[in-house]
Amino acid sequence: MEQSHSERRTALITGITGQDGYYLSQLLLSKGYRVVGLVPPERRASVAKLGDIADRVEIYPVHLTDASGLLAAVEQLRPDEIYNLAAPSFVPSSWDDPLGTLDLVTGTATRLLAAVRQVGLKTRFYQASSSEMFGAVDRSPQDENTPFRPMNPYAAAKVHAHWTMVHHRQRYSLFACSGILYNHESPLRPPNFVTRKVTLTVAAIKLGLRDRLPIGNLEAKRDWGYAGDHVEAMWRMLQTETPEDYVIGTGHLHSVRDLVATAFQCADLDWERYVSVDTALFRPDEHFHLVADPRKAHQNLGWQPTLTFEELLGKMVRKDIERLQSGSVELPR
Ligand code: NAP
Ligand code: G4F
Repeated sequence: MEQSHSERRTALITGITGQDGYYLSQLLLSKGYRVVGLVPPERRASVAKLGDIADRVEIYPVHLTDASGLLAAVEQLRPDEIYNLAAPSFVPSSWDDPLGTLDLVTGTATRLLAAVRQVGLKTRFYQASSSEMFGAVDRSPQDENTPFRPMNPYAAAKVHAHWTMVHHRQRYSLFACSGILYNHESPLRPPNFVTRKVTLTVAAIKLGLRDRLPIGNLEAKRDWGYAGDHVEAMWRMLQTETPEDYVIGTGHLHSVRDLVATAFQCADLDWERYVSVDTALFRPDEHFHLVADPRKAHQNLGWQPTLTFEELLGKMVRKDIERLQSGSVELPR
């Protein structure tokens, strides 16, 4: 039986049309939440990306730069939980628009936290922080006490948003938490990110639609997990007694070389026949090893990843083969 609005917990999500927005909405719907996405009117078309759950979530049109619009949304919807996920999340793009990145990432967090404080509800707030905030690390793995040394405008904006959230928690006793998440992937990852670029190209090679994969630095390393697991950690953070920040990652470091080799292996292909290194795709300062020490999340949240690196890539490769066969995805040029 459907619960009425007054019985159901309400969650507001910014960035609902992104990868994590999908998996988080799916999780919250399965738990009986009323799920509302705060979506700028000009991005309405992105709601189609929610596919099978698009008609089970509500969309509230509002610009994330509009403080009074966000205040009105919080006043009207009276959320139990807010998940602030919106961001231009492709790191290299933040160099093209550092101020726009800052305004969206830091500004949205600041405006939403101010709205929660002004409305005076007991709303619980989740901030989507990133392992990129650790940047030029002097220790690996990183935990909740590792200092932030951001190395790009995206990471700097995330640090600012993180501290804004901490200040609101300390000064106004808001229930606000930051999940410092390492890379997490899925078949919904856009193809400009390296995992999906690789799995989509592997699928295309397998089907004879491509014959090469140009790639950047094979020695770059990341802690890659599954988006479905990481959104579970977001939700668990907001169900605790006390608001605290958590590092969320698998604790395993893999190189892009491992990623490529594993993805090709999933399609029974030998990667060395197809991969060519393109130095134009290299990023500066890629020798830092961002890998999580997720013990606090294991202990306090009972959180554990459910998919291994190999299982995650297998899932992505299979889905991309299926999509290319059915014509439901276009290959990027
Ligand atoms: P994503 O797939 O890139 O989704 C980003 C979301 O933000 C989309 O809904 C997008 O809308 C929205 N957005 C982008 N620019 C916007 C703007 N100017 N105004 C309003 N909305 C805008 O990102 P994700 O992978 O789901 O990540 C979710 C959050 O976690 C992001 O804040 C990201 O920085 C952070 N994070 C991600 C990872 C990861 O590995 N995935 C790791 C650490 C932290 P459209 O759909 O219309 O483009
Ligand atoms: O997939 P990526 O572009 O993700 P990146 O930059 O690590 O950022 C993602 O994870 C962050 C969490 O740590 C999030 F905050 C952020 O929003 C985003 O979700 O690149 C991963 C690695 C990098 O080392 C990159 O240099 O892959 C390397 N790489 C090598 N060749 C490549 C390529 N990356 C891309 N995108 N394309 C390549 O051809």
